[in-house]
Amino acid sequence: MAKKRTVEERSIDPASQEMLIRADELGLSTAFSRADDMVPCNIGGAGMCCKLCGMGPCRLTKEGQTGVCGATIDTIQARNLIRAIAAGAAAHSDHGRDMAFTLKAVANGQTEGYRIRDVAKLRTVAANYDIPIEGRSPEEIANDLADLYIAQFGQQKGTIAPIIRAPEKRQKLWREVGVLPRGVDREVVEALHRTHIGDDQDAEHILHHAIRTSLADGWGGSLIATDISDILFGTPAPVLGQANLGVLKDDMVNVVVHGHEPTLSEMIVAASQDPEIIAYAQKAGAKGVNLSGICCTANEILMRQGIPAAGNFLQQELAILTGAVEAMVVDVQCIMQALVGLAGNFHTQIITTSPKVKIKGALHIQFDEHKALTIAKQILKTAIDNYKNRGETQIPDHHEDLVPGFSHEYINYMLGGSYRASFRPLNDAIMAGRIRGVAAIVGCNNPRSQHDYLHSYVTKEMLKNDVLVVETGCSAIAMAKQGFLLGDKGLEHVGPGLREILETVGIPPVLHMGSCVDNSRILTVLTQMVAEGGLGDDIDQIPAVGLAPEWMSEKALSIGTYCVASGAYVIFGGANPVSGMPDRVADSDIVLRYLSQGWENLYGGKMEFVTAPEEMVRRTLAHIDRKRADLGLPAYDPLRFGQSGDARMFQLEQLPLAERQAALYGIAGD
Ligand code: BF8
Repeated sequence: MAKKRTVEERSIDPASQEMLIRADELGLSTAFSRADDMVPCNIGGAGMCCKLCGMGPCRLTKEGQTGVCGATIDTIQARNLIRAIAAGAAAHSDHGRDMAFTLKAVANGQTEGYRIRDVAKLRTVAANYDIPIEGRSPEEIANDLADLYIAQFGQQKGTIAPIIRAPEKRQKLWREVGVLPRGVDREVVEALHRTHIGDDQDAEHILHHAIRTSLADGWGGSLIATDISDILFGTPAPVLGQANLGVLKDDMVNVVVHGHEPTLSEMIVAASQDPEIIAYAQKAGAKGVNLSGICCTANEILMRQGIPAAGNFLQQELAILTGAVEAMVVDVQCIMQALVGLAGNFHTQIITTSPKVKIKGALHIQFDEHKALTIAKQILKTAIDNYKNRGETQIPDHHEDLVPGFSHEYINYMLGGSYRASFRPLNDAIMAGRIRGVAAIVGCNNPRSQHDYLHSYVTKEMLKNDVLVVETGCSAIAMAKQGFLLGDKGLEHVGPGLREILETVGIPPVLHMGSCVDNSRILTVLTQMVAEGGLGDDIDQIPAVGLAPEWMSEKALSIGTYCVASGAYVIFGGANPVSGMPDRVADSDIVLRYLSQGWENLYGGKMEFVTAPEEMVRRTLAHIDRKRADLGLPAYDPLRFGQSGDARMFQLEQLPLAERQAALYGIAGD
């Protein structure tokens, strides 16, 4: 058993700390305590266990040892890694597939409650693929787009269509290296086939296909999911929201939606505002229904509707511990089985809704887009009926306002307005050195590391060093809870050059770009920065880094891999799934080296696992500075900018009165 950590060691978030104390008082376990109770397997954790056939599992713990079949450590590590990437790609892409089916049903009038909200985005996306748009109804266009997108999953030959949205040079590179994905499902299936006993046994060859599989996610399934979510529910733009457990309300029926797909949660939002539902809640003695979200479902409805986020991944159990949640409605991904057992100590009803996800002991109300609004109302009535069973509650008094909604379309608009929407000002600011570079900080929480700490540390260091920060997933929620997604809060952490940009444009220190499938938006932004000119002709030349400081899911590995394939340097914090045993470094180094140097030689991007947060920051800044130098841009100089506006005033405020007067008015104080 590992050491039992204090609540402060478990999380930096005060709301979470309060609920962890409550869990201890009530004698209830959480992912935090279970992580303390169970030391991770150091052989499996290092990628050195092979359980792909019945001759094993084989644990390779000695120099030169192989599995029963003769598989070497590098083969085993590569196979384990590609299987994880394939699972992550499958999860994102299956989400995209379901969105495509929903779009098809909406286009044909077969759904209840949905409509095409963003016709402009529909037309823009369709035009990418030469789908005729002039003189046609949105439904006709949507029908063709849905058919095209559905076909990407089962396509057997050729190249998936959305690849044409990558920079041309990158497409050419992928073609030459032979990693253009043929069909989304085909690449995932092939990853499984190649890793069956007796197939692909060359680590580099296995990892070559890992790139292809991940591209089918990033430029395929995930991009499709984001496109269709925007078309059906609206492309995000800034909106006021709130985050943390304090968004739960004592006098209302609290319904927490948790998971990833926006289809049901958007309908629950609509149903919660229905007069019939409000009246039903009031009859039950509540003021109404209070909706909030956990994980990426939270991000989907926060980005578009401003519905509050109750928390990120590690707060799903903590929401139940408040005793104030009538129903937690889950769909797919990142849902802990422990929820049902924990909810048994309170009145909370866990409701599963996806045909793909049932949890023993949970109530299953299956979602069907053809009767979406009816089902959403049924779910809400179930929650309202449960209000009378509520016992003692303890809702932490912690929540922060935030402004999410930074889709690439909005970033384009905000930098140039309606007349000159453009990425030009961003590129110019990077070229001048006012912005040093860009960091995309994404991904999960992991109870093996202090909840939210690494997100917080890395984000603050980036801002301090004039690096523009965009975030998605649980990382964005972590920083939202700390006030970094609001205009003025967090500004004191921002370097002078970047601060001038934030103040001029009127944006928060951290730009929230959405859920994890919305990492495809980051690919689009990088592509638009390339197209704008001045930062090279491909993504690998941009001074940008991707970081997943607290990663834990297989989806994060898929995201990291498609970002590498797209030219980015990606740093994972925490666990290294291909680390090898400490005393076997020379032997098991092959895979690690290939992910870094091998992939960098091929794609200009690389993947590294770095435990120490200071080292994550050092490597990120070094990479950004190297890319700046390669582009012939001036070296970053923190003293060159920030001599105007609020940033200048902030500097002056730090000075003693006499020096301040001298600087401001040219007079000596007494
Ligand atoms: O897809 S960041 S813990 S919620 S996997 Fe899961 Fe990780 Fe959160 Fe969203 Ni992404």
